[in-house]
Amino acid sequence: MDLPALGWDDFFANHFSPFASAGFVPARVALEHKHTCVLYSAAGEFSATCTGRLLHESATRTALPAVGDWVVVRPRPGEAQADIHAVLPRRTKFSRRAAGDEEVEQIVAANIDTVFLVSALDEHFNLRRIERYLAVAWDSGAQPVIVLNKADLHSDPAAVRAEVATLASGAPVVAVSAARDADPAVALGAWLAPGRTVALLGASGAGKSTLINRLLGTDRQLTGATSDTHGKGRHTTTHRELIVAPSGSLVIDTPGMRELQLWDLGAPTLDETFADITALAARCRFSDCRHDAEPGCAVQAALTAGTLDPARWQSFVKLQREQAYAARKANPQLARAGRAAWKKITKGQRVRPRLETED
Ligand SMILES: Nc1nc2c(ncn2[C@@H]2O[C@H](COP(=O)(O)OP(=O)(O)OP(=O)(O)O)[C@@H](O)[C@H]2O)c(=O)[nH]1
Ligand SMILES: [Mg+2]
Ligand SMILES: [Zn+2]
Repeated sequence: MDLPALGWDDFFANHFSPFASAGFVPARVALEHKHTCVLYSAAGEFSATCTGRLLHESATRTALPAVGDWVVVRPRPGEAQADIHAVLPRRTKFSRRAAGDEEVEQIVAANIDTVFLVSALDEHFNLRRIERYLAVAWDSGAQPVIVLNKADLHSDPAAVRAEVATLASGAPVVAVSAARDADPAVALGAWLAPGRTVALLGASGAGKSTLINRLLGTDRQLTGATSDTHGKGRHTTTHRELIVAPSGSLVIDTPGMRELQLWDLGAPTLDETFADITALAARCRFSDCRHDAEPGCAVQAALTAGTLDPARWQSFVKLQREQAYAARKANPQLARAGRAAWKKITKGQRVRPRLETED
C-alpha cells in the first residue's frame, strides 16, 4: 500500500522529515497489544515494539503509540519486525478517562477524520448518551456523525432522527440498519473516501462490528447476539483495530464503552454541544449568573416556559461538573484557564473547538 492510502499527508510528512535521512520509515498503528503493535507501511505489515528509549522518555501512557498513530520505525533487515523510535504528532485524538479510578487519559483512537457515534434504535436508546459522546467527539478534532443503527427495530426512525438532529449542533444524523439494509454504506459513503479514517464508537451491542462487516463485505469482525437480559451488551469486540475497507477508507472498530468518562473536556466543547444553552446564558441579566435562583435568569425562565428540556439542562450541568473535576485533577492551572474561558462564553463570545490537538 502507498502511504496516502493509509492516511498519510503533508501534516505527517512535515513532522517526519527530520527522520527521513536516517533510514527511518513511517508506519501506521493498526493494532496495539500490551507490548507489541501491528503496523501498516509502504513496505507491508510489521510487528513492532517500542525502543527502550521511547518507553523511557515517554512521561505518560499517551505518549506511546495508539491505534491510528503514525510512528517512526526502523525495519530490521529481512524480518517482519521493526522498532518504533517515535510517535508523530497527532492531528486528532479521541480520549477518555481510563477505566478504574486513576486519573489517566486513554487514547481511544488517533488521527481520525470522522467518528461514527453509533447508537441502536432499540429499548436502550438514550439521548443523554448521544449528548455525552458528541461532547467528547467535538473535543477530539474529528468530525462527528451520529449513526442511529437498527432502524429496522423502530417504528419511526425518521422521527428519532429529527429529534436527535435538534441536539446535534450541526453534526449529521443518519439512520441505518447495518443488519438489514441492502447496502448500509450508501448512506455513509461521504465519509468513507479512500485514505480517510473513520472510528466507530458507541455502547456494546450497538452494532459497530456488524456495520464494519457490511462495509468490508465480509464477516471479518466477530459480532455478538443481543439476547442478553441486562441490556449491557456483551463486549464482543475486545480490542481496537484499524482495517482497510474495499472503498479505500480506513475504519477503526472499538470495543463498546459502557461508561464514557470524560477526559478534561474544555468549555468550548460544551459550548459547541449545547449551543442553545450557551445562547440562553448570554441573555441572563448577570454575566456571572449561576442559573440557579438569580433574578433575570434566562435559563430558569426557559425551564419554566418549557422551551428548555430539563433533562438536557441536567445533562449539561453534569457534564460541566465532570469536566471541571477532570480538569482540576489533571492540571490546576488549566482548570483556572477553563473557568476563564467559560466566563467569556457566557458573555456571548463564540469559541470554536480546537481543530488541531497537541501531541
Ligand atoms: N435488528 C438489528 N440487529 C442488529 C443490527 N445491527 C447489529 N445488530 C445485532 O446487534 C448485535 C450486536 O452487534 P455487534 O456488531 O456485535 O455490536 P458491537 O457494537 O460491535 O458490540 P461490541 O463489540 O460489544 O462493542 C448482533 O447480534 C447484531 O446482529 C441492525 O441493524 N438491526
Ligand atoms: Mg464489536
Ligand atoms: Zn442564568
